[in-house]
Amino acid sequence: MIKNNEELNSYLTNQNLNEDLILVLKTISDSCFEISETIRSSGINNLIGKTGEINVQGEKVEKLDEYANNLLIRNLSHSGKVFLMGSEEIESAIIPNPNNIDSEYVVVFDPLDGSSNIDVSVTIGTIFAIYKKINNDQNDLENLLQKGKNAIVAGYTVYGSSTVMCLSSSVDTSLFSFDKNGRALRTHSNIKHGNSNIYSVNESNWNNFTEKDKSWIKKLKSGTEGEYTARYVGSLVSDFHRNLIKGGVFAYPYDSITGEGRLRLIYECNPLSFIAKNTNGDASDGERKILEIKPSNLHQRVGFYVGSKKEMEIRKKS
Ligand code: AHM
Ligand code: MG
Repeated sequence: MIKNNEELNSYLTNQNLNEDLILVLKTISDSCFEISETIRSSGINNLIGKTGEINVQGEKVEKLDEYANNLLIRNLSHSGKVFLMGSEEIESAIIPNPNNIDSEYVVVFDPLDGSSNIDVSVTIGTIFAIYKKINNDQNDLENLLQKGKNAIVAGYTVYGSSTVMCLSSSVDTSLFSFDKNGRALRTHSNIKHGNSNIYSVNESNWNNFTEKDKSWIKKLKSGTEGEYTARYVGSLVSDFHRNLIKGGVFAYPYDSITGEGRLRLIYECNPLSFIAKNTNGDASDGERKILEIKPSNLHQRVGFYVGSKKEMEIRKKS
């Protein structure tokens, strides 16, 4: 049952989004509010800790990962407007049940990003993007393996000291806070990337950085490009949210020894790169624009640099 969410509804209607897409977005908003409420009381409801399962990423599944994943799949299926889903937690494509073969939209999500922070009550979040299906075959992975530039709307919700949802399209990027009844109220509109000098990098990986990245980070530290400060939550969605509002860059480069990336193209990098683009920021894997990469598989990992153009330019010259 979708909440009576007048402000969100009128915002989405004014964006000229179609009714079905509006219903998908309201379903995501309601789901995020429910996840937020559950997280707040997770300690007293035995929802902290691992399930004992290992997910497709080879990582131990947290109880809250499983809860958020199941909730999103169930609610989006029941919206009747989702054709196909992809989740960071699930190996294959997710066909809604009941099966909504006639619906238009493909939704991809990381149900709970930053899971390593759950046990210590540090900010985590949900990341998502919405595409149109490209054919009517729910078994055709091409519907999910779309370039990020094809997204229609992307967003995230951070469960931090307050719960904030970001919705972004090529027309507008806005932030919403939830009231106690789960109504999403708009607090900021037409957001653009801030100008502060922040870099967010896990420097414990230093020995595996390329010479180019070492030289870039040394430049940011040296003060020759302005005074920089380091901020790293270890939860991508929180690091991105802070940098979007304040400014700066987040980087998780390819490992120069194994050649592997850490972050997932479809569930993490594409949605956030789409938001970065809509807010005057930029995103690359170090060489290519993230939004131009054709995913080769559902769980492809890439190097990821996202944030203000200023730091991206400094890296190019490093
Ligand atoms: P998750 O989706 O399983 O939580 O993993 C992704 C997280 C990102 O939120 C974060 O930026 C990164 O992993 C942190 O990795 P590290 O602990 O290596 O710094
Ligand atoms: Mg994640």
